Amino acid sequence: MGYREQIPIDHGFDHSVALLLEGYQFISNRRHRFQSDIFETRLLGGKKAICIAGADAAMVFYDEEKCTRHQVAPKRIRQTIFGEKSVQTLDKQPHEHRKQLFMDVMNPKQMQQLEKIVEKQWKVFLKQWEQKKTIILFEEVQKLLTISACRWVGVPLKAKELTLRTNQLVSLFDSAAAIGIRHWQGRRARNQLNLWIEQMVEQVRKGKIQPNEESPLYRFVWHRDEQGKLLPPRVVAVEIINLLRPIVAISVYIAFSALAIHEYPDEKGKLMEKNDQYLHMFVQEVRRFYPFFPFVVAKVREDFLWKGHDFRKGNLVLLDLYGTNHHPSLWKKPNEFNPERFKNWEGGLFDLIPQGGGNFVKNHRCPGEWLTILVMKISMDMLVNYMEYDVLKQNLKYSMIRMPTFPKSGFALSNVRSK
Ligand code: HEM
Ligand code: MYR
Repeated sequence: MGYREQIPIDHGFDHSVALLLEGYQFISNRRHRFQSDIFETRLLGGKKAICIAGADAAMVFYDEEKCTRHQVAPKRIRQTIFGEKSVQTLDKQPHEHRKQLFMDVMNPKQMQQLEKIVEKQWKVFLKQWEQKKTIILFEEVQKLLTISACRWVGVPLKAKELTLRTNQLVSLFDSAAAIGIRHWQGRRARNQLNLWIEQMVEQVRKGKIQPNEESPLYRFVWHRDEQGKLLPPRVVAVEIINLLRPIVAISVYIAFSALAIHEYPDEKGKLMEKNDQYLHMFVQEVRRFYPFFPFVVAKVREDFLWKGHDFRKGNLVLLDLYGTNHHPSLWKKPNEFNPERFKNWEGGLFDLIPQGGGNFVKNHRCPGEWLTILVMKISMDMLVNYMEYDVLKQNLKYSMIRMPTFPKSGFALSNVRSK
Protein backbone atom coordinates (compact mmCIF):
# COMPACT_ATOMS: atom_id res chain seq x y z
CA MET A 1 0.00 0.00 0.00
CA GLY A 2 1.27 3.45 -0.89
CA TYR A 3 0.90 6.44 1.44
CA ARG A 4 -2.39 8.33 1.28
CA GLU A 5 -2.79 12.07 1.24
CA GLN A 6 -5.94 14.18 1.34
CA ILE A 7 -6.57 16.17 -1.86
CA PRO A 8 -7.11 19.90 -1.07
CA ILE A 9 -10.85 20.57 -1.20
CA ASP A 10 -12.64 23.53 -2.76
CA HIS A 11 -15.60 23.42 -0.35
CA GLY A 12 -19.17 24.10 -1.47
CA PHE A 13 -22.08 22.28 -3.07
CA ASP A 14 -21.39 23.17 -6.72
CA HIS A 15 -18.90 25.49 -8.44
CA SER A 16 -20.27 25.40 -12.00
CA VAL A 17 -21.20 29.09 -11.79
CA ALA A 18 -17.70 29.96 -10.57
CA LEU A 19 -16.34 28.01 -13.53
CA LEU A 20 -18.30 30.20 -15.93
CA LEU A 21 -17.31 33.36 -14.02
CA GLU A 22 -13.61 32.55 -13.82
CA GLY A 23 -13.20 30.93 -17.25
CA TYR A 24 -9.68 29.95 -18.21
CA GLN A 25 -8.43 30.75 -14.69
CA PHE A 26 -10.91 28.63 -12.72
CA ILE A 27 -8.42 25.80 -12.23
CA SER A 28 -5.26 27.91 -11.95
CA ASN A 29 -6.86 30.29 -9.38
CA ARG A 30 -7.46 27.31 -7.11
CA ARG A 31 -4.11 25.69 -7.87
CA HIS A 32 -2.48 28.89 -6.65
CA ARG A 33 -4.74 29.13 -3.63
CA PHE A 34 -4.03 25.53 -2.57
CA GLN A 35 -0.41 25.61 -3.78
CA SER A 36 -1.17 22.29 -5.44
CA ASP A 37 -1.51 20.85 -8.95
CA ILE A 38 -4.37 18.71 -7.72
CA PHE A 39 -7.54 19.71 -5.86
CA GLU A 40 -11.10 18.55 -5.55
CA THR A 41 -14.18 20.60 -6.36
CA ARG A 42 -17.83 19.98 -7.26
CA LEU A 43 -19.24 20.59 -10.74
CA LEU A 44 -22.16 19.67 -13.01
CA GLY A 45 -24.79 19.36 -10.29
CA GLY A 46 -22.55 18.70 -7.30
CA LYS A 47 -20.46 15.86 -8.77
CA LYS A 48 -17.01 15.35 -7.25
CA ALA A 49 -14.42 16.62 -9.74
CA ILE A 50 -10.64 16.29 -9.39
CA CYS A 51 -8.74 19.04 -11.22
CA ILE A 52 -5.15 18.36 -12.24
CA ALA A 53 -2.36 20.10 -14.19
CA GLY A 54 1.12 19.29 -15.49
CA ALA A 55 2.73 16.68 -17.73
CA ASP A 56 2.44 13.81 -15.22
CA ALA A 57 -1.20 14.77 -14.66
CA ALA A 58 -1.78 14.63 -18.43
CA MET A 59 -0.20 11.18 -18.49
CA VAL A 60 -2.60 9.83 -15.89
CA PHE A 61 -5.57 11.57 -17.55
CA TYR A 62 -4.75 9.88 -20.87
CA ASP A 63 -4.20 6.44 -19.31
CA GLU A 64 -7.28 4.69 -20.70
CA GLU A 65 -7.22 2.07 -17.95
CA LYS A 66 -7.68 4.85 -15.41
CA CYS A 67 -9.95 7.41 -17.11
CA THR A 68 -12.83 7.15 -19.59
CA ARG A 69 -14.85 9.59 -21.71
CA HIS A 70 -17.89 7.38 -22.11
CA GLN A 71 -21.03 9.10 -20.80
CA VAL A 72 -19.05 12.06 -19.49
CA ALA A 73 -19.80 14.99 -21.83
CA PRO A 74 -22.87 16.86 -20.52
CA LYS A 75 -25.88 17.40 -22.74
CA ARG A 76 -25.05 21.08 -23.33
CA ILE A 77 -21.73 20.01 -24.90
CA ARG A 78 -23.20 17.13 -26.92
CA GLN A 79 -25.95 19.38 -28.23
CA THR A 80 -23.56 22.09 -29.40
CA ILE A 81 -19.87 21.50 -30.08
CA PHE A 82 -19.58 17.66 -29.99
CA GLY A 83 -22.85 16.32 -31.41
CA GLU A 84 -24.52 13.12 -30.19
CA LYS A 85 -22.69 9.79 -30.58
CA SER A 86 -19.55 11.51 -31.84
CA VAL A 87 -15.99 10.14 -31.58
CA GLN A 88 -15.47 12.31 -28.47
CA THR A 89 -17.98 10.20 -26.54
CA LEU A 90 -16.63 6.75 -27.51
CA ASP A 91 -14.26 4.55 -25.59
CA LYS A 92 -11.69 1.79 -26.21
CA GLN A 93 -12.25 -0.35 -29.38
CA PRO A 94 -15.21 1.58 -30.88
CA HIS A 95 -13.28 4.82 -30.28
CA GLU A 96 -10.12 3.51 -31.88
CA HIS A 97 -12.00 2.25 -34.93
CA ARG A 98 -13.81 5.57 -35.47
CA LYS A 99 -10.69 7.59 -34.72
CA GLN A 100 -8.73 5.74 -37.39
CA LEU A 101 -11.19 7.15 -39.91
CA PHE A 102 -10.21 10.68 -38.88
CA MET A 103 -6.51 9.88 -38.94
CA ASP A 104 -6.85 8.30 -42.42
CA VAL A 105 -8.16 11.51 -43.98
CA MET A 106 -5.17 13.44 -42.57
CA ASN A 107 -2.82 11.71 -45.04
CA PRO A 108 -0.07 13.63 -46.91
CA LYS A 109 -2.04 13.76 -50.18
CA GLN A 110 -5.09 15.21 -48.46
CA MET A 111 -2.89 17.71 -46.61
CA GLN A 112 -1.42 18.87 -49.92
CA GLN A 113 -4.92 19.23 -51.27
CA LEU A 114 -5.92 21.35 -48.31
CA GLU A 115 -2.80 23.48 -48.62
CA LYS A 116 -3.72 24.34 -52.23
CA ILE A 117 -7.33 25.11 -51.33
CA VAL A 118 -6.48 27.37 -48.38
CA GLU A 119 -3.76 29.23 -50.28
CA LYS A 120 -6.12 29.87 -53.18
CA GLN A 121 -8.87 31.15 -50.90
CA TRP A 122 -6.47 33.57 -49.18
CA LYS A 123 -5.66 34.99 -52.62
CA VAL A 124 -9.34 35.22 -53.61
CA PHE A 125 -10.23 36.97 -50.34
CA LEU A 126 -7.22 39.27 -50.54
CA LYS A 127 -8.53 40.59 -53.88
CA GLN A 128 -11.89 41.32 -52.25
CA TRP A 129 -10.27 43.02 -49.24
CA GLU A 130 -8.35 45.34 -51.54
CA GLN A 131 -11.70 46.73 -52.67
CA LYS A 132 -12.84 47.47 -49.11
CA LYS A 133 -11.93 50.29 -46.76
CA THR A 134 -11.80 48.11 -43.64
CA ILE A 135 -12.25 44.47 -42.81
CA ILE A 136 -12.59 42.44 -39.61
CA LEU A 137 -9.93 39.79 -40.08
CA PHE A 138 -11.49 37.27 -37.66
CA GLU A 139 -14.84 37.30 -39.49
CA GLU A 140 -13.30 37.24 -42.96
CA VAL A 141 -11.08 34.29 -42.10
CA GLN A 142 -14.07 32.39 -40.74
CA LYS A 143 -15.68 32.65 -44.19
CA LEU A 144 -12.45 31.83 -45.96
CA LEU A 145 -12.09 28.70 -43.83
CA THR A 146 -15.73 27.68 -44.25
CA ILE A 147 -15.28 27.64 -48.03
CA SER A 148 -11.95 25.83 -47.69
CA ALA A 149 -13.32 23.25 -45.23
CA CYS A 150 -16.33 22.46 -47.43
CA ARG A 151 -14.16 22.13 -50.56
CA TRP A 152 -11.70 19.88 -48.78
CA VAL A 153 -14.31 17.65 -47.16
CA GLY A 154 -16.33 17.45 -50.41
CA VAL A 155 -19.43 19.27 -49.12
CA PRO A 156 -21.17 21.33 -51.85
CA LEU A 157 -21.68 24.93 -50.65
CA LYS A 158 -23.63 27.57 -52.58
CA ALA A 159 -22.26 31.12 -52.52
CA LYS A 160 -25.50 32.43 -51.06
CA GLU A 161 -25.27 29.95 -48.17
CA LEU A 162 -21.81 31.08 -47.10
CA THR A 163 -22.75 33.54 -44.35
CA LEU A 164 -25.42 31.27 -42.88
CA ARG A 165 -23.22 28.18 -42.73
CA THR A 166 -20.22 30.13 -41.44
CA ASN A 167 -22.27 31.60 -38.61
CA GLN A 168 -23.74 28.22 -37.74
CA LEU A 169 -20.34 26.52 -37.62
CA VAL A 170 -18.91 29.30 -35.45
CA SER A 171 -21.92 29.13 -33.18
CA LEU A 172 -21.21 25.46 -32.41
CA PHE A 173 -17.94 26.21 -30.63
CA ASP A 174 -18.98 29.67 -29.43
CA SER A 175 -21.99 28.33 -27.53
CA ALA A 176 -20.70 25.29 -25.63
CA ALA A 177 -19.65 27.20 -22.51
CA ALA A 178 -22.22 30.00 -22.89
CA ILE A 179 -25.49 30.61 -21.11
CA GLY A 180 -28.67 32.25 -22.42
CA ILE A 181 -29.18 33.25 -26.04
CA ARG A 182 -25.64 32.47 -27.16
CA HIS A 183 -26.04 28.91 -25.95
CA TRP A 184 -29.48 28.39 -27.50
CA GLN A 185 -28.27 29.74 -30.84
CA GLY A 186 -25.64 27.01 -30.73
CA ARG A 187 -28.24 24.29 -30.18
CA ARG A 188 -30.29 25.63 -33.09
CA ALA A 189 -27.19 25.74 -35.29
CA ARG A 190 -26.42 22.15 -34.32
CA ASN A 191 -29.90 20.96 -35.36
CA GLN A 192 -29.77 22.85 -38.65
CA LEU A 193 -26.29 21.68 -39.56
CA ASN A 194 -27.09 18.07 -38.64
CA LEU A 195 -30.10 18.19 -40.94
CA TRP A 196 -28.17 19.79 -43.81
CA ILE A 197 -25.38 17.19 -43.76
CA GLU A 198 -27.64 14.23 -42.94
CA GLN A 199 -29.65 14.88 -46.10
CA MET A 200 -26.41 15.14 -48.04
CA VAL A 201 -25.27 11.75 -46.70
CA GLU A 202 -28.52 10.18 -47.87
CA GLN A 203 -28.10 11.72 -51.30
CA VAL A 204 -24.57 10.35 -51.58
CA ARG A 205 -25.85 6.90 -50.61
CA LYS A 206 -28.53 7.15 -53.34
CA GLY A 207 -25.91 8.26 -55.88
CA LYS A 208 -27.45 11.72 -56.33
CA ILE A 209 -24.27 13.39 -55.12
CA GLN A 210 -20.99 11.79 -56.18
CA PRO A 211 -18.07 13.07 -54.15
CA ASN A 212 -14.49 12.30 -55.13
CA GLU A 213 -13.58 8.88 -53.73
CA GLU A 214 -10.64 10.27 -51.78
CA SER A 215 -12.66 13.02 -50.15
CA PRO A 216 -13.48 12.83 -46.44
CA LEU A 217 -17.21 13.00 -47.32
CA TYR A 218 -16.98 9.85 -49.45
CA ARG A 219 -14.87 8.00 -46.89
CA PHE A 220 -17.11 8.92 -43.96
CA VAL A 221 -20.34 8.05 -45.82
CA TRP A 222 -19.05 4.59 -46.71
CA HIS A 223 -17.15 3.92 -43.49
CA ARG A 224 -18.16 0.69 -41.71
CA ASP A 225 -18.06 0.20 -37.94
CA GLU A 226 -16.35 -2.78 -36.23
CA GLN A 227 -19.43 -4.91 -37.00
CA GLY A 228 -19.17 -4.05 -40.70
CA LYS A 229 -22.25 -1.80 -40.67
CA LEU A 230 -22.54 1.64 -42.30
CA LEU A 231 -22.95 4.42 -39.75
CA PRO A 232 -26.43 5.97 -39.36
CA PRO A 233 -26.68 9.15 -41.54
CA ARG A 234 -27.03 11.33 -38.41
CA VAL A 235 -23.76 9.99 -36.99
CA VAL A 236 -21.96 10.54 -40.32
CA ALA A 237 -23.30 14.12 -40.25
CA VAL A 238 -21.99 14.66 -36.71
CA GLU A 239 -18.53 13.43 -37.72
CA ILE A 240 -18.46 15.48 -40.95
CA ILE A 241 -19.29 18.50 -38.78
CA ASN A 242 -16.41 17.38 -36.54
CA LEU A 243 -14.19 18.23 -39.54
CA LEU A 244 -15.91 21.41 -40.74
CA ARG A 245 -16.40 23.17 -37.36
CA PRO A 246 -12.85 22.92 -36.04
CA ILE A 247 -11.32 23.99 -39.36
CA VAL A 248 -13.39 27.17 -39.05
CA ALA A 249 -12.23 27.43 -35.41
CA ILE A 250 -8.64 27.84 -36.63
CA SER A 251 -9.77 31.46 -37.28
CA VAL A 252 -9.30 32.03 -33.53
CA TYR A 253 -5.64 31.06 -33.75
CA ILE A 254 -5.22 33.18 -36.89
CA ALA A 255 -6.66 36.21 -35.08
CA PHE A 256 -4.28 35.55 -32.16
CA SER A 257 -1.34 35.12 -34.56
CA ALA A 258 -2.15 38.50 -36.15
CA LEU A 259 -2.27 39.94 -32.65
CA ALA A 260 1.13 38.45 -31.81
CA ILE A 261 2.66 39.95 -34.97
CA HIS A 262 1.17 43.30 -33.98
CA GLU A 263 2.18 43.21 -30.31
CA TYR A 264 5.67 41.80 -30.83
CA PRO A 265 6.90 43.73 -33.89
CA ASP A 266 10.18 41.78 -34.12
CA GLU A 267 8.17 38.72 -35.06
CA LYS A 268 7.14 40.19 -38.40
CA GLY A 269 10.75 40.60 -39.58
CA LYS A 270 11.60 37.07 -38.50
CA LEU A 271 8.59 35.61 -40.28
CA MET A 272 9.50 37.56 -43.44
CA GLU A 273 12.69 35.52 -43.73
CA LYS A 274 10.51 32.62 -44.92
CA ASN A 275 12.35 30.16 -42.73
CA ASP A 276 10.06 27.17 -42.19
CA GLN A 277 11.70 26.28 -38.89
CA TYR A 278 10.95 29.71 -37.43
CA LEU A 279 7.42 29.68 -38.81
CA HIS A 280 6.87 26.37 -37.02
CA MET A 281 8.27 27.74 -33.76
CA PHE A 282 6.02 30.80 -34.02
CA VAL A 283 2.91 28.70 -34.61
CA GLN A 284 3.75 26.38 -31.70
CA GLU A 285 4.16 29.39 -29.43
CA VAL A 286 0.82 30.86 -30.51
CA ARG A 287 -0.84 27.53 -29.68
CA ARG A 288 0.92 27.38 -26.31
CA PHE A 289 0.53 31.00 -25.27
CA TYR A 290 -3.03 31.99 -26.13
CA PRO A 291 -6.06 30.48 -24.39
CA PHE A 292 -8.45 28.39 -26.46
CA PHE A 293 -9.73 25.02 -25.20
CA PRO A 294 -9.56 25.50 -21.39
CA PHE A 295 -9.60 21.90 -20.10
CA VAL A 296 -10.79 18.41 -20.97
CA VAL A 297 -13.02 16.21 -18.85
CA ALA A 298 -13.01 12.46 -18.15
CA LYS A 299 -14.35 10.11 -15.47
CA VAL A 300 -12.42 7.65 -13.26
CA ARG A 301 -12.92 4.15 -14.71
CA GLU A 302 -11.89 2.15 -11.59
CA ASP A 303 -10.54 3.26 -8.19
CA PHE A 304 -6.82 4.05 -8.23
CA LEU A 305 -4.20 5.83 -6.18
CA TRP A 306 -2.02 8.49 -7.82
CA LYS A 307 0.76 10.27 -5.93
CA GLY A 308 -0.98 9.21 -2.74
CA HIS A 309 -4.33 10.66 -3.79
CA ASP A 310 -7.49 8.57 -4.05
CA PHE A 311 -9.32 8.64 -7.38
CA ARG A 312 -12.69 6.93 -6.93
CA LYS A 313 -14.70 5.28 -9.71
CA GLY A 314 -17.10 7.84 -11.21
CA ASN A 315 -15.23 10.97 -10.03
CA LEU A 316 -14.88 13.57 -12.77
CA VAL A 317 -11.32 14.48 -13.74
CA LEU A 318 -10.50 17.84 -15.34
CA LEU A 319 -7.13 18.27 -17.03
CA ASP A 320 -6.06 21.92 -17.13
CA LEU A 321 -4.86 22.39 -20.73
CA TYR A 322 -4.26 26.12 -20.48
CA GLY A 323 -2.54 25.70 -17.10
CA THR A 324 -0.29 22.91 -18.39
CA ASN A 325 0.75 25.04 -21.37
CA HIS A 326 1.78 27.70 -18.83
CA HIS A 327 3.16 25.43 -16.12
CA PRO A 328 6.40 26.90 -14.69
CA SER A 329 7.97 23.46 -14.30
CA LEU A 330 7.54 22.84 -18.04
CA TRP A 331 8.12 26.31 -19.49
CA LYS A 332 10.67 28.99 -18.56
CA LYS A 333 8.93 32.36 -18.11
CA PRO A 334 5.63 30.81 -19.24
CA ASN A 335 3.84 34.13 -19.52
CA GLU A 336 6.27 35.55 -22.06
CA PHE A 337 5.59 35.11 -25.79
CA ASN A 338 8.82 33.60 -27.07
CA PRO A 339 8.91 31.30 -30.13
CA GLU A 340 12.64 30.70 -29.47
CA ARG A 341 11.68 28.33 -26.66
CA PHE A 342 10.76 25.83 -29.37
CA LYS A 343 14.24 25.83 -30.91
CA ASN A 344 15.58 22.28 -30.43
CA TRP A 345 12.51 21.58 -28.31
CA GLU A 346 12.27 17.92 -27.51
CA GLY A 347 8.61 17.93 -26.80
CA GLY A 348 6.79 15.02 -25.33
CA LEU A 349 3.19 13.88 -25.75
CA PHE A 350 2.04 15.50 -22.52
CA ASP A 351 3.54 19.01 -22.24
CA LEU A 352 2.36 21.13 -25.19
CA ILE A 353 -1.31 20.17 -25.06
CA PRO A 354 -3.56 22.93 -26.49
CA GLN A 355 -5.25 20.22 -28.56
CA GLY A 356 -5.04 17.45 -25.99
CA GLY A 357 -2.21 15.00 -25.28
CA GLY A 358 -1.18 11.37 -25.58
CA ASN A 359 -1.57 9.14 -28.59
CA PHE A 360 -3.67 10.20 -31.61
CA VAL A 361 -5.39 6.86 -32.22
CA LYS A 362 -5.64 5.34 -28.75
CA ASN A 363 -6.42 8.58 -26.91
CA HIS A 364 -8.68 11.51 -27.67
CA ARG A 365 -5.86 13.80 -28.77
CA CYS A 366 -7.06 16.12 -31.56
CA PRO A 367 -6.71 14.42 -34.97
CA GLY A 368 -6.63 17.88 -36.56
CA GLU A 369 -3.47 19.06 -34.80
CA TRP A 370 -1.19 18.81 -37.86
CA LEU A 371 -3.89 20.24 -40.09
CA THR A 372 -4.21 23.19 -37.68
CA ILE A 373 -0.46 23.82 -37.76
CA LEU A 374 -0.47 23.64 -41.57
CA VAL A 375 -3.35 26.10 -41.97
CA MET A 376 -1.76 28.49 -39.45
CA LYS A 377 1.55 28.38 -41.35
CA ILE A 378 -0.10 29.12 -44.70
CA SER A 379 -2.04 31.96 -43.11
CA MET A 380 1.04 33.51 -41.46
CA ASP A 381 2.91 33.39 -44.73
CA MET A 382 -0.01 35.16 -46.46
CA LEU A 383 -0.34 37.80 -43.74
CA VAL A 384 3.34 38.64 -43.63
CA ASN A 385 4.65 37.98 -47.13
CA TYR A 386 1.74 38.54 -49.50
CA MET A 387 -0.15 41.48 -48.03
CA GLU A 388 0.20 44.78 -46.25
CA TYR A 389 -2.33 46.43 -44.01
CA ASP A 390 -2.84 49.07 -41.37
CA VAL A 391 -4.09 48.06 -37.95
CA LEU A 392 -6.86 50.42 -36.86
CA LYS A 393 -7.02 51.77 -33.32
CA GLN A 394 -9.27 49.28 -31.58
CA ASN A 395 -9.79 47.12 -28.51
CA LEU A 396 -7.44 44.18 -29.06
CA LYS A 397 -7.72 42.88 -25.48
CA TYR A 398 -9.00 39.37 -24.99
CA SER A 399 -11.03 38.16 -22.04
CA MET A 400 -9.75 35.38 -19.78
CA ILE A 401 -13.31 34.58 -18.79
CA ARG A 402 -15.28 34.24 -22.01
CA MET A 403 -14.78 30.76 -23.50
CA PRO A 404 -13.72 30.70 -26.25
CA THR A 405 -11.88 34.00 -26.22
CA PHE A 406 -10.41 36.10 -29.06
CA PRO A 407 -9.24 39.70 -29.60
CA LYS A 408 -12.35 41.67 -28.77
CA SER A 409 -12.51 43.83 -31.90
CA GLY A 410 -11.90 40.81 -34.17
CA PHE A 411 -8.77 42.55 -35.50
CA ALA A 412 -9.93 45.35 -37.78
CA LEU A 413 -7.62 46.17 -40.71
CA SER A 414 -7.71 49.03 -43.19
CA ASN A 415 -5.98 49.73 -46.45
CA VAL A 416 -5.32 46.06 -47.21
CA ARG A 417 -3.14 45.61 -50.29
CA SER A 418 -1.14 42.82 -51.95
CA LYS A 419 2.62 43.01 -52.09
C1 HEM B 1 -10.41 16.82 -30.15
C2 HEM B 1 -8.61 21.28 -29.69
C3 HEM B 1 -8.70 21.79 -34.48
C4 HEM B 1 -11.02 17.58 -34.89
C5 HEM B 1 -9.85 17.96 -29.64
C6 HEM B 1 -9.55 18.17 -28.25
C7 HEM B 1 -9.05 19.41 -28.12
C8 HEM B 1 -9.01 20.00 -29.43
C9 HEM B 1 -8.61 20.07 -26.82
C10 HEM B 1 -9.87 17.19 -27.14
C11 HEM B 1 -8.73 16.36 -26.72
C12 HEM B 1 -9.15 15.38 -25.67
O1 HEM B 1 -10.35 15.13 -25.51
O2 HEM B 1 -8.31 14.81 -25.00
C13 HEM B 1 -8.56 21.82 -30.94
C14 HEM B 1 -8.17 23.18 -31.21
C15 HEM B 1 -8.19 23.33 -32.56
C16 HEM B 1 -8.61 22.06 -33.13
C17 HEM B 1 -7.79 24.21 -30.18
C18 HEM B 1 -7.87 24.57 -33.32
C19 HEM B 1 -8.73 25.15 -34.02
C20 HEM B 1 -9.21 20.64 -35.02
C21 HEM B 1 -9.29 20.34 -36.42
C22 HEM B 1 -9.97 19.16 -36.53
C23 HEM B 1 -10.29 18.71 -35.20
C24 HEM B 1 -8.76 21.25 -37.51
C25 HEM B 1 -10.35 18.38 -37.75
C26 HEM B 1 -10.31 18.84 -38.97
C27 HEM B 1 -11.13 17.06 -33.62
C28 HEM B 1 -11.83 15.82 -33.31
C29 HEM B 1 -11.63 15.58 -31.95
C30 HEM B 1 -10.83 16.70 -31.45
C31 HEM B 1 -12.62 14.95 -34.27
C32 HEM B 1 -12.12 14.40 -31.12
C33 HEM B 1 -11.02 13.36 -31.03
C34 HEM B 1 -11.35 12.18 -30.15
O3 HEM B 1 -12.28 12.27 -29.34
O4 HEM B 1 -10.66 11.16 -30.26
N1 HEM B 1 -9.48 19.08 -30.35
N2 HEM B 1 -8.82 21.19 -32.12
N3 HEM B 1 -9.81 19.62 -34.31
N4 HEM B 1 -10.54 17.55 -32.49
FE1 HEM B 1 -9.58 19.30 -32.34
C1 MYR C 1 -13.34 22.65 -32.10
O1 MYR C 1 -13.36 21.46 -31.78
O2 MYR C 1 -14.31 23.21 -32.63
C2 MYR C 1 -12.10 23.46 -31.92
C3 MYR C 1 -11.87 24.20 -30.69
C4 MYR C 1 -13.05 24.86 -30.04
C5 MYR C 1 -12.69 25.42 -28.69
C6 MYR C 1 -13.86 25.85 -27.89
C7 MYR C 1 -13.48 26.20 -26.50
C8 MYR C 1 -14.60 26.60 -25.59
C9 MYR C 1 -15.53 25.51 -25.19
C10 MYR C 1 -15.35 25.08 -23.79
C11 MYR C 1 -16.01 23.79 -23.51
C12 MYR C 1 -15.32 22.98 -22.48
C13 MYR C 1 -15.60 21.52 -22.70
C14 MYR C 1 -14.86 20.56 -21.97
